[in-house]
Amino acid sequence: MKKKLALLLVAAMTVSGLVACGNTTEEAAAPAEEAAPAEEEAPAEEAPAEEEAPAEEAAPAEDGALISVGFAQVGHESDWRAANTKNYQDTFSAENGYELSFVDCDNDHNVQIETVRGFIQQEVDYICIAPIQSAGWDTVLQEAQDAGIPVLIVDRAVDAADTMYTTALGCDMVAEGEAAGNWLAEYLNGEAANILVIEGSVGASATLGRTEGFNNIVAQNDNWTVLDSQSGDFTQAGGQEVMESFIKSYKDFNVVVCQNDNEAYGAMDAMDAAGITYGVDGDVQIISFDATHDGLQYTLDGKITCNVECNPLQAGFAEEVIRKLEAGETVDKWTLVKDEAFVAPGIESQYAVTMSQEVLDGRAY
Ligand code: GYE
Repeated sequence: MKKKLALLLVAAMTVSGLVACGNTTEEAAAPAEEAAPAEEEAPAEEAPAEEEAPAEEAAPAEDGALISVGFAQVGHESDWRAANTKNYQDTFSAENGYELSFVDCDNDHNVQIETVRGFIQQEVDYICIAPIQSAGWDTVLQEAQDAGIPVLIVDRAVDAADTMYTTALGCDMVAEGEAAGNWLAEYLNGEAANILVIEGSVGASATLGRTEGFNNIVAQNDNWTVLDSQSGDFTQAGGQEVMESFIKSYKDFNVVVCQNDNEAYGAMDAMDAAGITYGVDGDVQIISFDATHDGLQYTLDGKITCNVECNPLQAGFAEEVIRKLEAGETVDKWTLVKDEAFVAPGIESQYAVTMSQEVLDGRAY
């Protein structure tokens, strides 16, 4: 029963996908402090999920069976990922009408591909993929399409054409990189920058986008030099290791860009050990991404000078898409999860919110 319904939905979706393609970017406002429970994550123009999704809509009506969702998650590399995983597990609960098959792919692309194949064999109703890397998806996405299973690409992006999946949602990583660069230009106000970059995992759209966006702003500033740019794999250990090797190779740097908070913690440990001062009162300014709770605590403490958010509470958007598909409605091809940037106390910026205890207390993750 569920299977037939899924096939019908895919037929409907394919039509809507073609119509939607290209011009249906939906801006879904999800300020962190509003985004905690899944019910509140729906884009503003939608009614809250609780009102919109009574039991007979959330679960298939006739047999009361749960909607099965396979989620091929990246791994457990960061605090951001932990918050994202918990958000999916809370949202796709039996109570809400779902049976979630959650797989932690441990940052291994091949494991992730095989996980998706397993979901296809299992004949789940929907597949969510947070792609470890953006390349290499065409074959398995075709297999899912052939099996008539709708695919949601979540958090990170894939290179595959958007006709290969049902919908995608996540933050704009290029915009995040540009926000970091624009803030730095404003902060330095013409002063030169010798920059070290600790990138995220190789081939991940979060890495590629943040790098591209930041480099767009580097290109506009003649007296900025990126001395080096190496992957710290989005982990604290990776951030520390890369920073230790940077410290051996470079003596004269005043900016360290860490592509997530965990890498920033590792970089701070390495600088502490080497006696290098950082933060608003130090020699080196740290820029980070994610703006998790601990990351923002460091920003409030003036250790991370600028922290660009990526909101991990995205499951509500995925659930809303599934609800619409279950109801036979069309869905947008792309949903933007909005984010903002934060700066240490004492800094005023047109690009970022100045941190305070109140801002931190108001955050949902
Ligand atoms: O920045 C990092 C995580 O894809 C946006 O992945 C996500 C990134 C996030 O491990 O902490």
